[in-house]
Amino acid sequence: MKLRKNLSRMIAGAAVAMLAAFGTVGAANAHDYLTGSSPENGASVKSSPKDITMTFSAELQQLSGTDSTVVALSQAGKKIPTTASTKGTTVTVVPDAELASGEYTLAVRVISSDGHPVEDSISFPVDVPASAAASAPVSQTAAASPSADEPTVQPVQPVQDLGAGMNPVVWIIAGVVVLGGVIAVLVKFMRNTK
Ligand SMILES: [Cu+2]
Repeated sequence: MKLRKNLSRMIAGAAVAMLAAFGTVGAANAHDYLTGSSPENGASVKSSPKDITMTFSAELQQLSGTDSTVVALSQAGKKIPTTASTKGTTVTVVPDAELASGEYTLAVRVISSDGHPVEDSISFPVDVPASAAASAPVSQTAAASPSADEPTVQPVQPVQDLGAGMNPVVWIIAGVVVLGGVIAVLVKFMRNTK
């Protein structure tokens, strides 16, 4: 009886210690985060931007000479071809062709200065005035049939799923849940075998 009580106390103590360690590690190795972008997130632009930049809180890492940054520019679920480069704290994305009017989302996955992958995204509407759009019939087609493009939303999805999976908060919550489960099973086991 007394042994069981002491064991429970030890397990609870270990759980608290683990949680404390989790918190410390999280604070010491904070991932880089998005500090700004051009266009700004949510800001509408009146013409196709020559480039789109996303700036992070610390210098981004490049693995073995290759550009480790993964970029996905999309509009109404369609992936837009781009050329991307990473320098210092900034990812620069140049669309291969002019952007027509529409709501664009740029999702990037970068290697944080602490070596961990970090994902973020910005969205911005491109709102080219009608007179300018008249010379670009492609933009009118794209704007007129946004619903027709909906089934192609999927290709962009994996990048966003990765982002949700890597959120450190999710991992910490998962860790706490698993820990709680283990403790519950142990306590039950000890009760059954007393
Ligand atoms: Cu990290």
